[in-house]
Parts: sequence; C-alpha cells; structure tokens
Amino acid sequence: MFDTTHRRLNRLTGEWVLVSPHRTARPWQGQVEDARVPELPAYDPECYLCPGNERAGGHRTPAYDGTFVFDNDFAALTPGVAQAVSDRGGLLVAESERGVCRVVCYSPRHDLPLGQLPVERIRAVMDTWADQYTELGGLDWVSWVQVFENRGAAMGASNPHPHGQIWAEERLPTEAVRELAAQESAAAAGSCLLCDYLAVEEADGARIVLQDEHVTVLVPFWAVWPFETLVLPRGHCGALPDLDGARRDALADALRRLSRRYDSLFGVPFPYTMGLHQRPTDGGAHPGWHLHGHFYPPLLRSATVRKFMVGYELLAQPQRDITPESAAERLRAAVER
Ligand code: H2U
Ligand code: ZN
Repeated sequence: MFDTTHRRLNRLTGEWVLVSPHRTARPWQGQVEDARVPELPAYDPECYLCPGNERAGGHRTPAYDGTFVFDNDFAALTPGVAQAVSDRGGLLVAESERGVCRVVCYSPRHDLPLGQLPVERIRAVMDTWADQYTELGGLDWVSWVQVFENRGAAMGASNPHPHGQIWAEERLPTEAVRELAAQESAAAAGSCLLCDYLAVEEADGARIVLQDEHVTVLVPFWAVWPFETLVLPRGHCGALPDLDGARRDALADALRRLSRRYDSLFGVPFPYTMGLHQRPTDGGAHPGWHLHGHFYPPLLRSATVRKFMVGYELLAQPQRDITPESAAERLRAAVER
C-alpha cells in the first residue's frame, strides 16, 4: 500500500499526512530559490551578532568567546505584560501571555554554522540550551521553553550569523499541548510513546538516518516536510539537563553529522527550522515526556525547488510526494560535508 496514495498518522500530534508517491515526476515551472551561496567572512563589521558590534536600541554585543545569550531586543513575549482575560460570548476569546525571548549566538564565528563547529563547541551550545531551560523553566510562571533555530533566508533567518532563539512562556503552545496529550495517554497505559516508537523504527530500519549508542536520527513515518527528521535520545529522558556528559556529547555529534548530511544533499547550506521539545516546566512531573528534536527543512527536489505548504495543506491536511523511506535512504547515503 505504500506505493500508492495513502495517509499516515502522526502519533505525536494526532494529525494525518497524505502521501502521494507517484507525484514526484510532475514538471516544475514555479518559483525557484536563489541557490547562490555568499562567501561569509569570519567576522563581519556590519553584523550585530559579531563580537563588539552595535545592536538595536543602543545595545552592544560584547567581545564574547563561546556561546553568547542576550534578551531579544524585539521580543515577541515579555515578562511584564499585565494579566488579563477577555471573553465575549465564547466567540471573541483572548488571554494575555507573558514570556521571555532570547537570542543564542553559537560562537563568535560569523561563517561557521552549527554543523561546522568542532563537536566540543556544539556541546557548549547544548550546555547553554540546558542552562537556559533550567533557568527559564525554573521561573514559577513559565510552562514551556522553546529552543529553536531558523537557518537560512528561506526559513526567515534575519542574519547569517549562526544563532538560534529561545522563547519561554506562560502556557503550553499548540504543538506542545498535542504532543503532551499523546505522550501522557501512552504513559497512563504504562509506556513511553517515543521509546516504543523508537524500538519499532530501529527494528524496521527503513527510516533510520544515523545512530550511535545514545542517539538515533530518523525520518519519522509521518514526516510532512520532504527531508524532515526526528532526533531521539535512546533511553528515556525528558529534557537536556537530564543528560549526562556522554549523552550530551552524542547528541552534539548527531547534530553535527545530520547538518553536514543536509548540506551535502543538494550542495548548499540546507535551510531549516529546527528545535527541541523538552518536558513542560509547568510544575507537572510528566514522566512520559521524551526529549526530542525536530528538523523541518523546506527543500524538496534541489537547492532551488522547495516544498510549499499551500492549497490542500492549508485547507485540508499536509501532503507529501517523496516517501519518508526514500528521503531516509538519501540522507543515509549522503556524505558528511
Ligand atoms: P532570526 O534570524 O531567527 O530572526 O533571529 C534574530 C533575532 O535577533 C530576531 O528575533 C533579534 C531579532 O528580533 N535582534 C535583536 O535582538 N537585536 C538586533 O539588534 C537585531 C535583531
Ligand atoms: Zn556575525
């Protein structure tokens, strides 16, 4: 049945994705992305994330050496918002939302993306993410700490200097609510959804991209984006601070290897949104929550042809052409550039 049109269930979110394997042969005369890759200098005097340079609002980025974290000068969420709710007949419903937004520069180097940093530097980024989770998640009003990176102009990154963001907020956002419901219902039945899922994927093998003792990277059975991947620590854990040094090193190495494979797939720095889903910090124990990372890259057939989430996707449900199995096969075969 997987050779013909079918739909697959995303067990984490409960959403279906339509898979149409025969459609990959269709011609394309639509938008092409700009595949030219500008050579980046190690330091750019115009870059507000490079050491010593000026940012918005009169702030200055210090002469940092490792990772550097600062409060976003244009924060979408701020801690001081007055608490309020508004409900007109159950139809116009609104709630205030408090939060904190930070920017994380991975290193002073303007030209080195996460995957090109030495593995101990990636580990340092991971330690920063863990510390931020502990600090922000430790605030008694913060329920969710979202670590993410938008890489490349195609994904809306506003600056090529390798960096990510952290948004911490008062309530669980939509994706977290869905993933929590699925994982808690598995936990209520005495199991971990992602431990069980990982065991099935490892036994099957068709969607595994890379793996070592501590981490498995795979194209999820229910992947929506053409080369979407799920990064799963093997062995149950809920958040980065739960991982010891060896497991953090393994995760850092998996991120390094995965992003290098992405970069070699179409011979360009692969754009993506990636992020970690760590256990909610709302005071609940959530023993069923399994730490994982999502990579959502938009490229479809080449450096210049991307997947658009339009039409049927916006109005009905996500749809994909190449199968998750063939995407995994290509990522497995890709060299680490
Ligand atoms: P993105 O490239 O993912 O947009 O992240 C860059 C962030 O940096 C963005 O959220 C912030 C923007 O608000 N920023 C500052 O905090 N200070 C500046 O001087 C420019 C941009
Ligand atoms: Zn820079």
